Amino acid sequence: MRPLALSAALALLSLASAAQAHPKLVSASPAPSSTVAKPARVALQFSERLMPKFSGADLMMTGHGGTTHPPMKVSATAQVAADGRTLVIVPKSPLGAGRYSVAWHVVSADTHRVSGNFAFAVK
Ligand SMILES: [Cu+2]
Repeated sequence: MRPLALSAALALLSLASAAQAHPKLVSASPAPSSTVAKPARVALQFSERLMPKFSGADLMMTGHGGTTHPPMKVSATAQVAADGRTLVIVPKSPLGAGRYSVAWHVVSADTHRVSGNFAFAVK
């Protein structure tokens, strides 16, 4: 292999391993787009260990009674659980029937930052 081709191949390899290290949302409860009975908490499970200091989430109500409204922040705590990979959001008071969205941001132990959001409904 010529030196140039070799360095290109090495660059591709390091890109690929960097991409693999990004934390991915593996599963969430309530599941994205699901409708559930009043959940006591929202749990987001990631593929990597998270840095608690830089990981969090906002829970917003986006509609109720069959109407939508501008996102209203729900008072809640968001903490990384003891397993290091689960972000748990606990609302201060039970979630009423309505539509909700979760905007999360996490930093994995290797300092990669990823964010995303999903919605669910409470019946
Ligand atoms: Cu509402």
